[in-house]
Amino acid sequence: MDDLGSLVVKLFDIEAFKFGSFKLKSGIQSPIYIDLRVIISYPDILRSIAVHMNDIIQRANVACDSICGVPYTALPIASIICADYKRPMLIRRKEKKDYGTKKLIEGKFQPNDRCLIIEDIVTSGSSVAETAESLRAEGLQVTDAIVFFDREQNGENNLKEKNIRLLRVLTITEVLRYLVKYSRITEEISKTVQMFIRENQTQLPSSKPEIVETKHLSMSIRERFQMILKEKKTNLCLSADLPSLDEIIELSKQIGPNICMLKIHCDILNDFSMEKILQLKEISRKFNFLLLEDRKFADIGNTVKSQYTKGLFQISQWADLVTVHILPGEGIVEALEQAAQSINEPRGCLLIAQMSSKGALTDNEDYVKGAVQCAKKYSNFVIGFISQSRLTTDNQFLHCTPGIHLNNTGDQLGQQYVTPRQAIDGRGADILIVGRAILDSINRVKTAEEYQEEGYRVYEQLRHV
Ligand code: 5BU
Repeated sequence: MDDLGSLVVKLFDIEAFKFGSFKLKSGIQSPIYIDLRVIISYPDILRSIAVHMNDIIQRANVACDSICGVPYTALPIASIICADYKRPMLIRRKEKKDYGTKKLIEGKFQPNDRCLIIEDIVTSGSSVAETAESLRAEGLQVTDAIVFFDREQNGENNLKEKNIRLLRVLTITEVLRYLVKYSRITEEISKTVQMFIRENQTQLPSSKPEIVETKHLSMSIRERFQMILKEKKTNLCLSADLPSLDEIIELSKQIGPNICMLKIHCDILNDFSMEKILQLKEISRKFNFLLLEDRKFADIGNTVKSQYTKGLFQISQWADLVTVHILPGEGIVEALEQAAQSINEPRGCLLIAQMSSKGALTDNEDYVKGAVQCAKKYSNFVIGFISQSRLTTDNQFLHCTPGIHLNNTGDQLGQQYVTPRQAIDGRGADILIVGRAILDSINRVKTAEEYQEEGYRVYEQLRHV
């Protein structure tokens, strides 16, 4: 008896595979019942399963930084594989996320880590797909899953649609073949089971919340921005120049409904962490606004690529948009666009064509012309400008204007303010970037509402949206 054959027979003997007539949860009558939970009571069988799975992982050349077991039966298997294969383990909680901010993924990981999912049995693939979705939502990459046993009820295709390759040790066809060969079941039982499997192919339900949450993934960042403006009736971007990310997170929960975008400077935060910034990202998804890191990149392409993707901030992991000076030439945009291609979500940038500060050297016709030319050349990635005037009649480019205040004309360090009406009417702004006018007000939410109302009213009037 070969190794796998003997394992199948042992599983039959400990009643992991049962044949007869069983009523499934769905109400369907099934000629086979498979329950691998019993394996935890048989350490030799447990190890043997892990060894076979490990073998497939090695042969398939799976590149992974961590391994995530799906509760419950796959957890002890995953633990053995993690130890043998020397990979850290992650666990996705089984409970739903409806109790506050409790983490769904346990264990340590880095954004963009490649994670292999381990499951005991696959039927439709729904639990693997759900696990992959939670891992991907945390910024991990999931391309492969391994199961011990595939019921061949279309799980493989269902997972392929979710861009997951399914690896497996055994299929139901192989199990039936072994059990007939070693006289555990008759040919007739095997045929009945095969027929049942053929007639009970599955499809993954496309649950509504998933579609809502991932709808934006199939849209370009430009389309998403336009949709947010129209749906939420706001062209207000809050410039959340506060020292604490905790405070920004709290504020964004209150002001989320009023804004189309939240702009931050990650390098002024005294409590930056990837965990917190991903929390802010989650809030931006929930309230449907974009996250803009006002990084003002201004170096050669090669350096900017690293500044965008690496270091403490890993900006490309969470910022939908970044600001970019065009001073170094178009290589800077080329570099960012290239780097953004490895991210699973749409990314884009705003070119800083003009600045609001007194004496800004951007006040030069050639400079502005260069910015517009570059935007047109890289129009997939450049979705607009930071500007103080309307730079082009091409309305696919959004003009975002900082330096907005209803009752102030400037600060002591060169900032110059205009009102929302002046910005939209006189300066051609689509988006109003407002910082201290809101942050320093007594009631931030109420003030944000005022800027939203005034801003969108004038915008609607003048841009005829
Ligand atoms: P304020 O508090 O509304 O003055 O903040 C304006 C924000 O916009 C602040 O974060 C600046 O760094 C940012 N800004 C700007 O004020 N002017 C510019 O030309 C550019 C960015 Br580019």
